[in-house]
Amino acid sequence: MSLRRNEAFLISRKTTVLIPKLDLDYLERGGGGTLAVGGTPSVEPSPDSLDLVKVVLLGAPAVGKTSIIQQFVWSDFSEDYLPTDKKHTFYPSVIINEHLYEVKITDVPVIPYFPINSYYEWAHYRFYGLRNATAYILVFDLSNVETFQYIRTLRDQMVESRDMRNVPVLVVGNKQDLLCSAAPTAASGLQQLAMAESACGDSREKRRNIVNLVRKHWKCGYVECSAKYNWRVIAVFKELMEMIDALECSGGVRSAEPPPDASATTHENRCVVA
Ligand SMILES: Nc1nc2c(ncn2[C@@H]2O[C@H](COP(=O)(O)OP(=O)(O)OP(=O)(O)O)[C@@H](O)[C@H]2O)c(=O)[nH]1
Ligand SMILES: [Mg+2]
Repeated sequence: MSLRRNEAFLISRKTTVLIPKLDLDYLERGGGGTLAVGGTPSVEPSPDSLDLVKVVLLGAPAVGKTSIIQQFVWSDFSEDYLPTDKKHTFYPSVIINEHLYEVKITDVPVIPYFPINSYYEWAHYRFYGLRNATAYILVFDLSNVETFQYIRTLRDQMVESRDMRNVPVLVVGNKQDLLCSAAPTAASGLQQLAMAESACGDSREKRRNIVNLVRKHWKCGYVECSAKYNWRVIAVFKELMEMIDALECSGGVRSAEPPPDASATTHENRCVVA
């Protein structure tokens, strides 16, 4: 199914259905922004004062953060690597469990650390909205599990410096299509095959440990996807929205403690029964 920008995504428990002509983000953009197809998107900024679910994607360089967003919002993927050099925001509307959400997805350049207070946020990451996000998607590259270390460190810094009790965090392993794809065929030699299998075994073991850590110890969601082939990209956002919706409907997000820093704004999100 082709999902396009300016349309709302209905993510129900069983299926994903496109609702045509429900263009909520058109108004928010003040009449529509321009698109740069295939490259870094050019999207008009939208006022932060609106009641939005604010989602920030973070992760090491080149793990596929921008690709995941572009695949979800525009059904587009580019093989070219253009490192994100400034903040970009995307405004899809999502319906989950019959609740309508206006979502602000923020894609930022790689950050060397999570700002421990509002001063650091103001000084180094002004307007990124890192400390008052409703939820985070932490992305790593499944074909390069070392990239998980980056999000492990980042998450430690978040937990130490922000009340994360009602802040959903979803860990995403991207580039699933590259998993063990370098394995040679039997024709290329038994020794080579054995080495490839052992490398795959190692990486499988590391992945198992990661899933275990994320699900059991961090108590976070975990999804594997491929932005390139659009495998489970919708599942990424469905899982996250389920977490947000569960909190919303239990009053969790609304009753979340405000961030400890004075300048961070509290915000209410609205559930609209569609
Ligand atoms: N094979 C494969 N390549 C991918 C996938 N997702 C992204 N890529 C490629 O990986 C490279 C980096 O993708 P980006 O989306 O720019 O990564 P990023 O995390 O936004 O990178 P920064 O902006 O530098 O932090 C690009 O060449 C993409 O084409 C995937 O699922 N599979
Ligand atoms: Mg990027």
